[in-house]
Amino acid sequence: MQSLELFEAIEQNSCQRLGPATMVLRGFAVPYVRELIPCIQVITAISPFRQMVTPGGFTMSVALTNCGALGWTTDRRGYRYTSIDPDTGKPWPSMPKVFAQLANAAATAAGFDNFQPDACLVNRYAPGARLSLHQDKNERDYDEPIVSVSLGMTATFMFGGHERNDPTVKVQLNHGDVMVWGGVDRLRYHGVMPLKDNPHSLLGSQRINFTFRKAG
Ligand code: MD6
Ligand code: FE
Repeated sequence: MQSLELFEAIEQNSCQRLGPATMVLRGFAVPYVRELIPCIQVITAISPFRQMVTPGGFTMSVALTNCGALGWTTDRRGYRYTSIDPDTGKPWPSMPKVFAQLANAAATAAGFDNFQPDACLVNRYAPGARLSLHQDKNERDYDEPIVSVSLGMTATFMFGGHERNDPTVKVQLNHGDVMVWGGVDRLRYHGVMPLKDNPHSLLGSQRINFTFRKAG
């Protein structure tokens, strides 16, 4: 192995602590990717990606859908979880077993046992799409962690503090990386910088993110 390859191989399986209860598990989802990608087609055939409107009246640049018993939505009336997709009038597609297995394994690796998500938000970023700083606070139980899986193009994630104006650290999230956070970090502000167009070999000019939660 060349030294650069060796470095990448180590990098694939490293983990990085971003906070007292926040870990980035580098490459943790790589062994699951072949099974995950076809699931995206299955989910979006039932509940297509759509650009939702925030309570403030802005159309999000990120396109969203969900799978699992509950799905996160936003419109002019606010943010909430629903069991029915408001666009189709039907339940969200069920969560593929491999999704729940990956989320549970990643949570365990990061020190959160018994994570059983009931919601998986699926985000699609085209070049230029971004997510402004926000807190995740529509879930019932803040003791449960969040597991976030990145696929496709690399994004720059911003990780802040408990106040909107706290300084942020930037971290690159690559194809296959899984971020797990919870505990004292659960309500920290975070966001995603505008996505740069460096096409990915499997997914092309997009980034897909799965965010697993126990919402209900
Ligand atoms: C994203 N993620 O990575 C957006 N929220 O595309 C999130 O907003 C997020 O990655 C809470 C926990 C982890 C996350
Ligand atoms: Fe978030």
